[in-house]
Amino acid sequence: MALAAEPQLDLQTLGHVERRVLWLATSLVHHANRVRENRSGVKVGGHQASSASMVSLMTALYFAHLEAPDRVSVKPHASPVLHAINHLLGRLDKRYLTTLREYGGLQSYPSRTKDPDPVDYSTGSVGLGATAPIWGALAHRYVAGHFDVPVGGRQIALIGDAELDEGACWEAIADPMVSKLGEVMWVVDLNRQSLDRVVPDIAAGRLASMFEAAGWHTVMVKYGPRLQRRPALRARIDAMPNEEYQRLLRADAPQLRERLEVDVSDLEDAELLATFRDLGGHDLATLIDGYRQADAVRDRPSVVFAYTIKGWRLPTEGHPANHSALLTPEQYRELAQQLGEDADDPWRPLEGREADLCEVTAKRLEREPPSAIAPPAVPPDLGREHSGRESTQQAFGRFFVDLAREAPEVAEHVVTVSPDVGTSTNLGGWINKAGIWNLGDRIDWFADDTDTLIRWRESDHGRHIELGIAEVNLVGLLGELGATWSRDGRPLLPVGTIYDPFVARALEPWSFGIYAGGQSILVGTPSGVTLGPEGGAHQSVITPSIGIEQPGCVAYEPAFGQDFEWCFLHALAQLGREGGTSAYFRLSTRPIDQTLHSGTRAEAIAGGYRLQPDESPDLAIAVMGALVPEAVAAADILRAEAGRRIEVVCITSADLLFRSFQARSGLGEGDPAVLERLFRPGVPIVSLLDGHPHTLSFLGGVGGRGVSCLGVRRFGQAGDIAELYEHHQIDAESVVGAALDLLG
Ligand SMILES: Cc1ncc(C[n+]2csc(CCOP(=O)(O)OP(=O)(O)O)c2C)c(N)n1
Ligand SMILES: [Mg+2]
Repeated sequence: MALAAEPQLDLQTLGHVERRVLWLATSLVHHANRVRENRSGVKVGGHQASSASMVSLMTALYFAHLEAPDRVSVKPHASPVLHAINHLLGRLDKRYLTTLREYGGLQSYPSRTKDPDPVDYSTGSVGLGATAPIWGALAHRYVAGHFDVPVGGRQIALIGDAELDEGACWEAIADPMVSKLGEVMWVVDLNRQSLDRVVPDIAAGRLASMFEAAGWHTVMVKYGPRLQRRPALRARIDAMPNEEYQRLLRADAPQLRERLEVDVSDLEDAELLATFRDLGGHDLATLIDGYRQADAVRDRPSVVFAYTIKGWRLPTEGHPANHSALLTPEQYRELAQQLGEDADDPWRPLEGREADLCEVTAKRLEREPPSAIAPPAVPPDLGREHSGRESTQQAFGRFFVDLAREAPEVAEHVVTVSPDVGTSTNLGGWINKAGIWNLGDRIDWFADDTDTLIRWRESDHGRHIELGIAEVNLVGLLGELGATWSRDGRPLLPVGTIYDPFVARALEPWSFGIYAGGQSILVGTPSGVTLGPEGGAHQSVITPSIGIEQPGCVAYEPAFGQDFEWCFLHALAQLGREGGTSAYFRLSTRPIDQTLHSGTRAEAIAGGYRLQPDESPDLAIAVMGALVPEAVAAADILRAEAGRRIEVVCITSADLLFRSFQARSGLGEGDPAVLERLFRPGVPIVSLLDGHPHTLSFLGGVGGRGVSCLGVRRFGQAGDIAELYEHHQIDAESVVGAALDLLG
């Protein structure tokens, strides 16, 4: 191997560091489970075998390949390896090595926001860590194309082989933009094992051809030098199923000789065992060579398939049930002996050439934190008259055009993303104005076609990013666009649009992006059964609850264009900063008479207002979103026909009202006064929304005289709005009936 001859790369020293990384990663988990006091009796856990599998990959990467601007996403259950390396590089104090999975200590899975040491990408939900560097690469290119920021850096994902079962991976790989990202490298830890089992038919060849079909460059790091020299044994291993190889990893030398049926008589026992497990993913020189092969191809992403052994060098090596297996204290001592370490002093520092290598590497990887530029000030108002009949989706469409005119600096920071629903979610006007962003110039074949709604003008300056119909990609990208303030020092204001029922599909990766520190606005539109003829497949029911329950996000469902404008501006002003907040807007295509509107901006952004106040009401109708006309009609009937005094309360955010509700009991950080301004004590409430009625059921604890919760509980179906409202009992008649029942 040519590399071994390179004077600057001392493979022996690197091997010693690799051994120390294995020792530290194993010790981190051992200490958390077997040494630290466990007060609750609940298993602490940690993944020694999954970590061991990646020790060589990561040692080679960090100590012999990585450069300062590069970003790395580490397979969640290899976090001990990352912390071990960070410690060796002087980025993590020794005192943290005993705190894995402890309150305030090292997190179970790499966390950008919660770990004390540098972590480029949060991981934990398999598949999402794999794709994060892809979205990170796109976000970085976007920022670099629009603002003056330091440019460059490779984007690397170290992933488990079973992680490739996740649809998120293939959804990302298939996007045409992704195949141009030469800075992306995935390294697959190919240990043929997942959590439960030895994966019977994981075949790198098949996977590689799938990557190649999508335009990726593939590199195989299959065998180390010992096996490279023995074609017959290699052929035998190539031909055996995964299960047999895994089984033979646990055979002793005589068993192995017998089962192999290949002439290995010239090999001593120890040499035979070492040769049989000589996979490329544990040979530092072969790995470094693989990384360099990946680097040599710059015009497309690369994937390196590195063959490894789960539990490498541990007593659990290759065992099908090793995923969460922990070394016993005896096994730990034996390991110490085998690695030349001290079980009673596991954290002692490296010395000599190994220490020098760590120091040189730390210097090479030193990265200045970006100087953060604050996001632009967002105005409270755009000055539009919301008159006539307007839906919130229309207001959304107009919003960006107004924003570009009234607050151009803010608009310059907005980036919209849509998974093939840009036009149907009403982004057309903005797209025409701002242009489509692409990695490079492409010819617009439709420029002279007067039939097309959108002038599909692509450039590297545009501010809309159009993805394929891939909701998981949408939110993956939103999360990274929302994190540029912390990575590149430049905030973006990312807004994604999606049909509301598909919010549920995008939810977990969107939530993970928020958890990881990215802030964005997700617009679910259109929503609810108000979609009418579109039918049940597109009518969302549970999303208002999602809005209340999602941490790090405020959910709004305004009824009027003016409220939408105020709330959306307010939400934009919370993005792109330390401690910022994401938002979710649930919008509708139902045109609503804007003359009904009455609240102030302060009330709208706080959660709601008295749309039709009454100083001494018999009952309040609390309505959210598109059903305001039904609430108003019901109030009119109750006043005219039953002689009742009715107050109508318009809710812009059930989420903020619930926060206010909690704050009344001293829980959380909401404003207790919000509910007091909306609801009077001793007044029964009928709540109404086009979504699940449980969303507003907490209002039962507000008036003190009972609540009747109207909303949608069943799957929808096609129909006219009036028919569907009656069917789901959210029409004015149903409100009247519920009110009269409550009033006795
Ligand atoms: C979305 C998601 N599903 C399931 C899990 C639970 N889980 C954690 S690791 C793992 C197996 C991963 O296998 P592989 O990627 O091959 O990694 P290895 O442990 O072999 O290194 C599973 C199923 C998870 N963390 N995230
Ligand atoms: Mg695996």
